[in-house]
Amino acid sequence: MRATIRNVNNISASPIADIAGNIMGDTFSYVTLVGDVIHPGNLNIINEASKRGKVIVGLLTDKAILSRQHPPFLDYDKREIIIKNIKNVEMVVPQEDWCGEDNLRKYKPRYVVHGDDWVSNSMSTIREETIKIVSEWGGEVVDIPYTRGITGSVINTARREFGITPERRLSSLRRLLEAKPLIRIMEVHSGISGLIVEHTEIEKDDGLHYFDGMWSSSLTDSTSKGKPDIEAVDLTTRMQNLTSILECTTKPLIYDGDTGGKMEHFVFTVRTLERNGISAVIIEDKVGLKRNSLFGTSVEQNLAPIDEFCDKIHAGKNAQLTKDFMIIARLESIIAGHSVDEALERAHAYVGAGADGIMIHSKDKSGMDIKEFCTRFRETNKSTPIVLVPTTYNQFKEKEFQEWGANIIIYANHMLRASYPAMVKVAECILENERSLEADDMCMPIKQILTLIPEFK
Ligand code: SPV
Ligand code: MG
Repeated sequence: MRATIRNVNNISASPIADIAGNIMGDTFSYVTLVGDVIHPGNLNIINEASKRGKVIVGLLTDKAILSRQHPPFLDYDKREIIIKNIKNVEMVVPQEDWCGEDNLRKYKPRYVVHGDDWVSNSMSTIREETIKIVSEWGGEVVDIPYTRGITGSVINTARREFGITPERRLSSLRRLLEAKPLIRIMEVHSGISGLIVEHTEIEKDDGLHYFDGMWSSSLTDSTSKGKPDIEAVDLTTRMQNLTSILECTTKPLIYDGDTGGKMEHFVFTVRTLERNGISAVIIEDKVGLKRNSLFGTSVEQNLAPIDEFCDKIHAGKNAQLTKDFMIIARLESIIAGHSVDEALERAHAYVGAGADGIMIHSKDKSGMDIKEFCTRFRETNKSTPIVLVPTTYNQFKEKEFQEWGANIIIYANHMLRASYPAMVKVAECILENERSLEADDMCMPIKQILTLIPEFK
């Protein structure tokens, strides 16, 4: 039987008995919810569903939400408590994907009730799929006129206005790692770059695309302070900079800890970062004067003895107070001209010493050394997160890195590299024309900058 699609306005009476989809004599209406920020639109859908049958809510799991949207503010258990207590909700069941096929087949609802925005937005293919499934038992999809003004972005803004605590931000990276196969991280070096990473998002067919978190880069932190990337900017100075980023963002931040310094100093760094809600530090296994990895072997790059670096990881792990803070070991073997074999040996030793993740770095444009490392590491280690920084081998897309076994992709310097040429262009334009009129088109309008940061209402 083909499913009929009815608009709410056409419905007059609730179906009761003797129709396909009855279970134990009851008619079920199925509603899919995120259930994070409850608004009148949700209640309207539940209400419309309850006019047609007993309401089963398919509550999207954290994993399901993250496949198309921002992470929920509340985790599944808390959302479940709230939804269970809404009037007319008969049952709440976990829904593992946006269609909820397993639940639909299990409960065979007579009605699937949804806001009619999914007729034309990126959910339309999921709607088609749902219609096909429920038609197997004569079920219907009912599109309820969408409650205007309740858009996803309004909900996201509301969510951001809840703010963040250091503890919650700190744990959010581990939460993401559990629920998302690939995490996308962007470099930040100022409050404004933090705001761009916080708010930039685009809608694609498979849902919302956005940055999951931020990278505090030693290269861009140093460069923006007019210093070379040689560990010359101390932790206190970098923390001051980070404070302005943490002030106006909510996403997790990974800190580039360079070599971690002396072991006796690193333990204090761990405490400082953790206290400020930083989720992870990445330290690299180099000794001596640290030079940026992208110089490769054109400068002296000396690797730390394996035992020494393991001791540093171990000391850091002992120093942290929470279970959530992550210490990620960065392998510089390939950067220093050594083999993938050498990098693998170190990677396993660092994991043994307590590292919560591995970052493998290379400046080779082919990416084949990185692919080999990831593939071979995954042969024996399925779970330790792998971090990649594809600055030079950026011909690959995120999906390909995921297939290699990577979990975190860091775009390590792009915000600063983008802003510098733009600023130089404007500076030169003003010098050339001896006025700023010609530079207007290269700058954001004054009206836009005045309202970019909203005042508290
Ligand atoms: C940084 O961003 O400072 C890094 C990554 O450490 S790289 O510059 O590629 O070495
Ligand atoms: Mg660095």
